[in-house]
Amino acid sequence: MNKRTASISIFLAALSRSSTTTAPVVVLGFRSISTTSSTTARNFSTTRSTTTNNNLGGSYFVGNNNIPRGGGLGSSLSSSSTTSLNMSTKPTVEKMTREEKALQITGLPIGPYPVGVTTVQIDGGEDGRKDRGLQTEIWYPAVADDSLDNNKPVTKFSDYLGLDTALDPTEALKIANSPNVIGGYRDGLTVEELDSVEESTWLTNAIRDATIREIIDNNGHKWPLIIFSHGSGAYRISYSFWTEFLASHGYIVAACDHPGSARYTIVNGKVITPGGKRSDRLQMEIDRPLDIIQIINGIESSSKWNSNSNGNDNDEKLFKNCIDTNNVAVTGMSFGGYTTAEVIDLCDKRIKAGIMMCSSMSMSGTKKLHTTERNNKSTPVMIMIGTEDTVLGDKHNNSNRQYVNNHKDGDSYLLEIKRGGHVSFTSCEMYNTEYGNGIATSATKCKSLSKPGEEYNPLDIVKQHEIINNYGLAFLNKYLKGDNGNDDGSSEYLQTNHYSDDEVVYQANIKQ
Ligand SMILES: *[C@@H]1O[C@H](CO)[C@@H](O)[C@H](O)[C@H]1NC(C)=O
Ligand SMILES: *[C@@H]1O[C@H](CO)[C@@H](O)[C@H](O)[C@H]1NC(C)=O
Ligand SMILES: *[C@@H]1O[C@H](CO)[C@@H](O)[C@H](O)[C@H]1NC(C)=O
Ligand SMILES: CC(=O)N[C@H]1CO[C@H](CO)[C@@H](O)[C@@H]1O
Repeated sequence: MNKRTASISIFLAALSRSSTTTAPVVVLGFRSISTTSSTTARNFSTTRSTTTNNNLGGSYFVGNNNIPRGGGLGSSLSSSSTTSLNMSTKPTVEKMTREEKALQITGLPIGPYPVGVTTVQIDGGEDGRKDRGLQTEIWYPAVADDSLDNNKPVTKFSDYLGLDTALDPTEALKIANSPNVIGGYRDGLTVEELDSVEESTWLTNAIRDATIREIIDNNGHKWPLIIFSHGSGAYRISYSFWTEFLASHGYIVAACDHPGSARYTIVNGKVITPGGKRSDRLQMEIDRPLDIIQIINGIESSSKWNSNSNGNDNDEKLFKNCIDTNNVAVTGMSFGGYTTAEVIDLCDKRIKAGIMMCSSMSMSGTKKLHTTERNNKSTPVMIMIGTEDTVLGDKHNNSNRQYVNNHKDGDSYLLEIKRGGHVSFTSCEMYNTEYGNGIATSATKCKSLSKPGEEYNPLDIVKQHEIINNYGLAFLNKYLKGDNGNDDGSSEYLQTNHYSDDEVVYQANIKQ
């Protein structure tokens, strides 16, 4: 463990692929640097391993019994009991076990794999997007010897910011702490608080730059890829209840910031906050779907990298041969739900499924994605909404239903959390337990949509995350891992509502 300073060189390597001129360039930042704490910089060439010397198995599909579906059958939901810890008496983050954290985040145990996480910048290629750099978080299944059980430190909040890639890390941290960025989640909230082992409410089990776990089965499987798109003015890591959870179940999950649409991101060493032309709504509608394609292309080229192609001993090896970029799902929240719908409409053959959370698809000025006018009515989709979502309002939440009803040629699902709102589909309770719009411990913070003028008491956010993750995981397992009759019970799970009808509306339109 070294005490590190922030005066570290900015980029270790900028690797361009000469074999394919259109392939995006992945710029690798030197991560795991913080101005205040001790960290270990990892050396992938020494830690990379394909070991089997652990008891977690490496199968693509763990069996039925290994997928915990949570306890959510009916009646327990109708009580007002909460599974959230009392923040004033809960143990400090440092003292919580991995399982305690997982339960506190999603109400579900962590999946069979420890989770690694890394930050890269994926740039556009020769497709007119050369200037579009995307700071991207990638969560992935890691080998057990890099897990928490071996006392590897979990990722601190500031590590996600990628401050070490900033030209001026001190200034970048100052901007991150401003009232529009991290301070915008709760008055007075700072990065330092989220980093503090005594005070932090930020929960994660992800290990920075842990060694990726390769699949050890005989069927030639690689991990399927999931791309996540954040909401407007949001931030790529504020959805870790979903992104980290999916990685623990055997997926590579990549989430970029959309520059101009994200509240904060760092590209080529410079902090970008909203403003200017790239933040015009119409421009964001154009940029965001292309960002998603850029990420898929970027990961596709990196997963084909050969460890001996050049002298760099970095992330090019991390994902080598581990990702199936022909088996991709797209998912996103709010404007990210619009983005997901638009990407599905591009009919990219690599994309096999989509999950849209409180999607703003009908707020778009350019397309009517929720109507029958869209191109693609066949890619399997799951639509999730909070009934009380006052950001979408009646008109736009209803268009999410229309999308499902108009999806004539493929499987579609609707999941609606009755006492949920717009922010139900985020991890914002980790910033602020009284965030509002679906996250609150009392009614006073949540305005009702179904009863205008009134307030509602949202379902405990941990329970909401459990519901979202149970259905979301089953859906992804069915459509991304369900090949060759491979089934872990997800198909059956998807057929019915497993929660009280008082709390959850669920509709499955399965075509075959
Ligand atoms: C990483 O490990 C390899 C193999 O042991 C070694 O040759 C190389 O110098 C190390 N690189 C760094 C940056 O420590
Ligand atoms: C949390 O714990 C504190 C201290 O014991 C107590 O005063 C408070 O009422 C508790 N809050 C809830 C919501 O239970
Ligand atoms: C919809 O997109 C999928 C890829 O996600 C593609 O296989 C399918 O052909 C598309 N549907 C239409 C009607 O083009
Ligand atoms: C998901 C959804 O449609 N939720 C509410 C949105 O508004 C309609 C009325 O237009 C309500 O019936 C829905 O419950």
